[in-house]
Amino acid sequence: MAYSLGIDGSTQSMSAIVIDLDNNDVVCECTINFGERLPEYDSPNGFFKGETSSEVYSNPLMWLDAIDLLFNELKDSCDLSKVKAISGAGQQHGSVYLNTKWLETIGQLDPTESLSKQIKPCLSRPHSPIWMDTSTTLECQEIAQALGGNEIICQKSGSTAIERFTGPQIRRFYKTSLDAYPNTARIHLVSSFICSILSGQDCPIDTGDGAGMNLMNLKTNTWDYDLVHATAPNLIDKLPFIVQGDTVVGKISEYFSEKYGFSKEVSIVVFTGDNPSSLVGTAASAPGKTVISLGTSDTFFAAMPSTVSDPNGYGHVFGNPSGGSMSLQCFLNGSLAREFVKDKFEYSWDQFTNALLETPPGCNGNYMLPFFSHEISPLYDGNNPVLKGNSNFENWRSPKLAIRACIEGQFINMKMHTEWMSMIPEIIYVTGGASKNHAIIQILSDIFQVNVQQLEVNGSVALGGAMRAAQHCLGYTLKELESEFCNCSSEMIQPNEYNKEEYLKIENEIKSMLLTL
Ligand code: XUL
Repeated sequence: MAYSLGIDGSTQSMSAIVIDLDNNDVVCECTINFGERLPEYDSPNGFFKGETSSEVYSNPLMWLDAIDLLFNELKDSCDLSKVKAISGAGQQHGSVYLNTKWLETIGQLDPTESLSKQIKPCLSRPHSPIWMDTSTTLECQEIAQALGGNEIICQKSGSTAIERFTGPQIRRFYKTSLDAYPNTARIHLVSSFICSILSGQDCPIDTGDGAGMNLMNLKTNTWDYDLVHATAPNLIDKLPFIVQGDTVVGKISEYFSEKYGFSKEVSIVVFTGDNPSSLVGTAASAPGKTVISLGTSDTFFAAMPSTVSDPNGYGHVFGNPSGGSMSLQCFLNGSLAREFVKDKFEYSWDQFTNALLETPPGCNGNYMLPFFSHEISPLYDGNNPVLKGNSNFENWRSPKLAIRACIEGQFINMKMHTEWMSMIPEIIYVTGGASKNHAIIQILSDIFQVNVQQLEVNGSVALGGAMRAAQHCLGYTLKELESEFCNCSSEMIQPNEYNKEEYLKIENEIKSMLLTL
């Protein structure tokens, strides 16, 4: 019997999935919600704000306590001695700062003590800035200036200097903590930190997560000398190695085999970022398949046929754990924008859906840039959606038109701002709350003129970890794993060709509205 285990260290919880590769079954899934299970860390949603509201941190000791709780639950739910391989992922961009004690301690963790107690003395910075932190605008500017402009950073690293990315975060730490920075021997990402804990050794970072740091050169897949130099002094000595996503880093540590009943022979595959792992867990590792997650923010990601970066600087390129690169584009005005329009007219979701069904594609010549709050694709620092059409529409007196114009505006903006990826999707997989709404998805399909299918995979990040572990340690092909574990709804939503011209016409309207921002 061979089980494979995948871990997801996300913002709000630490989760795991165990899959049985003989019976193609999910054996168990466990989640430790930080806020509920570890209230002593005062982080109801897994993070807390710093002195200014732009600083957002998590306590790495909370993650460690969650790992102990998680493995305790797993041990009670399934026979961990059958696990043969482990991999996983962490929320991207977050960083953990460790002193020289780390390098001694990590190899000799005592199973009779907790992880957090043993690792606490190894932290050179008590808290980890995470991806929600936007406090590094100045540092981004400084790095861009040192490199000769954001275009160069984007060409080298796949993204312009971005506040939440690890490089600018490290620079801010160096500037504000003159004692603690020199005392830092190692800076890990959340993914490489968890991987190190599991394998009892200081682990590398994979290209998938490494690309989210503004420090890795996408062409060489190694640290970029200029970027590292512009970020902080002596940084190169503090960074782990970078490896490809198929690297087996070693065996599970004694801490876990003794404490939780794993065999000593369990192999561990390098961890990656949550988005790259989700690419695997949604069966979208090969170019041609695109995933759109319609959640709080809408996210569009896909394996890239060739590595290019966004000339406008809004999108990101990360490593694809299966080789090559993946793109990721985030639209902040996702569900919140949809909800705003619904609530403005005190509509229910059923009325919202009916409004979409009762209005024609093209919305009778009424168009909206649905930016109700700060947007990053494209950059917009306001909270006023732009409306263009008849006076009833422009004055918010036409609920049905406003609802359709919002959805059409969201997806046309999404189409326009993902064209830089130069790929023609064969299929779009949708996931997230709004993906369940057929009327919304039909509009998506019509605008992109691509077949759309709903994903039925929950927890694609952890599943991606379990699949990568099975692929690289146990000889399964990704194709086999995808067909057994990544389920889609049987219904395929097909584009209506008659709407193609109408939507191309609106694209031009939206383009000219964007120029007025
Ligand atoms: C991606 C990003 C988030 C985090 C947390 O750039 O910031 O998706 O990975 O999930």
